[in-house]
Amino acid sequence: MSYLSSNQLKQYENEGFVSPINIFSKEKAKEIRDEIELIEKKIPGELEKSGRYNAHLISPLLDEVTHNSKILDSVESLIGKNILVCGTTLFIKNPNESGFVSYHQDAKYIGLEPHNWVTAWVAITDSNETNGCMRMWAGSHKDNLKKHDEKFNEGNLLTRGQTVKNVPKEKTTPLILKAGQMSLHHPLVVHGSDLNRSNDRRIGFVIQSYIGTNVKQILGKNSVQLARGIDEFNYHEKIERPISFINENDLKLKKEENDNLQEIFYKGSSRKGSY
Ligand SMILES: O=C(O)CCC(=O)C(=O)O
Repeated sequence: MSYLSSNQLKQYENEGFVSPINIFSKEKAKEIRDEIELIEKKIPGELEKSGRYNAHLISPLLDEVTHNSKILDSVESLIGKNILVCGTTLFIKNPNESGFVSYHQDAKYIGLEPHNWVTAWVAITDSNETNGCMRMWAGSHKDNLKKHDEKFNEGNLLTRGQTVKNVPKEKTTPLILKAGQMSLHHPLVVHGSDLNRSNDRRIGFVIQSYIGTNVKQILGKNSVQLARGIDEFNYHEKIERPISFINENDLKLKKEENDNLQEIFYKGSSRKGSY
């Protein structure tokens, strides 16, 4: 059963994103924020740079979000009933730091083909224009891949500073979310985000991405978890879900997965980066 209304499905088709979608309460979001901050406290640096990827492998609570049935019901109506989790990213913007995300298309650097996949951006804190919410160029997913420059600007949260030129920023749509809501966006929609100008952190937990079982990783190696249905293609290695909070084996697995991701993200780049 779809969790998305017919209007929301139309929005995704016409604009390349759908938002806001209610997933869990703000109390649950606070519990998740506390778990993220506990990891940061217990293992300083673990969620920074390339460590911000795949935190769901060391946290049962983030794993639970990744396999949330409301999220999966929404995703199913966009990519079909056989769904894999191919990775997650924590997009954290602290107050008084220069973090922003240049305008880009995810499909440009993630290596997932065909584009039968979707990204879920789950708000762990409120996300709004003051603290640098995502902004979407509606309808841009209807074009093909656009040229991206590599800008490596300080503060850019993207690995290579991939940037689409001439985005009409005044026409982009801010995705304003309350903690516990999510947005879904298409692999080809152009999007980015500005600085956090508030006094608190802006935290997005992003399932990047949910892929159909027919999707290959053409730039390297990506392990996956089966989220729903059956995998009749078996293109990817499967990994287990965590059963306890930060254990040694899961930390090792997260590190291996993130090293593989580095290879993918920097393929064809003029630079090797540290995240
Ligand atoms: O969190 C942000 O500001 C940007 C996230 C993003 O680019 C993405 O989820 O694809």
